[in-house]
Amino acid sequence: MTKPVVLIPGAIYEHVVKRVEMDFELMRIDGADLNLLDDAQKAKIKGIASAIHLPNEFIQGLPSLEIIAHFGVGYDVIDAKFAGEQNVMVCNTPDVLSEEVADTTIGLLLNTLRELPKAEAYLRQGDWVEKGNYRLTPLTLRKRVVGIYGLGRIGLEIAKRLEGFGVDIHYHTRSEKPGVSYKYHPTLLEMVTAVDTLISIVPGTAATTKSVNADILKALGANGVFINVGRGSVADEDALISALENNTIAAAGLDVFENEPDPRKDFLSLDNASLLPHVASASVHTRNAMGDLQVDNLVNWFEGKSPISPVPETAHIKVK
Ligand code: NAP
Ligand code: 8YV
Repeated sequence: MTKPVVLIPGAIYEHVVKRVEMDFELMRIDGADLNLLDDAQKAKIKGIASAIHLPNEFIQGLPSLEIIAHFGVGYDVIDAKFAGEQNVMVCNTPDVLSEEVADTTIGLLLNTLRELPKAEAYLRQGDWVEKGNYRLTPLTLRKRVVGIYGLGRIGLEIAKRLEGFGVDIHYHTRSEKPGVSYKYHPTLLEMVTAVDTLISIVPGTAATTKSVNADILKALGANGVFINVGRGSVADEDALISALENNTIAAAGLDVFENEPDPRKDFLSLDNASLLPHVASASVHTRNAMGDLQVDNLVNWFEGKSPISPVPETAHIKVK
């Protein structure tokens, strides 16, 4: 029996390539660019396994395309509504990364407050012996009130971990979550007025774009700390840089940026920002689980079964 052709456009985690090769006929090109394919190749492609932005014209230009399996829970790089209108299924990789991302979020929060990367650098460069003890950190997690922006799969894991730290927990989402004891706020502004620590773990959508803006940062206050592990697009980076430079807020911990992998240079010179290169899910354990889920979605689909994790915009599409 001939195997379905699955295209991998652009770079992807090697584990995914190996899994696709086992079950499908693999086709690879350097990026999501129709000019890299001839008409015969375009007609053969039934599935895509990707981790990059797929322009709508790319999806539309593949006449036999049935399913896109994305590597990552956030799928803001694909217009899933458009794909659904073309009868193309889109899947993502939820749940399997939630705990890892929540663990990293706590690490980033502590790094930001307690300056742990700077303290380690101090030791490594010989300053401990030369200059004495590292300074007492002005910021601490003690007595903080934390507001989680987005209490979904990952937000809930972050909240669970924060419970162990004995801090007050608030949240903002569009709808109040049943059975949750944390304090709900119907608006982001109301929440940041009530808390001093804002953790953003919402998806990158039109509604969340630049929603952490100058007004929100001002309301967070001079003792305020902003942690972003959701998407870079959620922060208004001009407003954020200015708030950090002028001490409108005290500090920020950022794993995501508007321009990745080349964030604004202003961030690099800010002493009150703790920066990570989008590593919240980046362990071998979790990336393997994400890759397996990505490919298992394709396997299910081409065996005529429902995919495991369709995105809501295409969940209605029936397997062929
Ligand atoms: P999820 O389960 O879908 O949760 C998303 C949460 O955001 C929900 O509670 C949702 O509640 C809320 N939300 C969505 N739009 C909102 C809006 N406009 N205003 C207020 N709240 C809103 O997703 P997840 O699995 O937790 O993942 C969340 C995001 O984390 C991903 O989309 C991705 O961007 C990011 N992420 C980053 C990394 C990293 O490496 N840094 C790793 C994994 C995920 P309502 O629908 O009630 O509003
Ligand atoms: C990945 C992520 O680093 O799942 C997400 O939404 O942001 C991360 O887990 C990214 O998707 C890998 O391409």
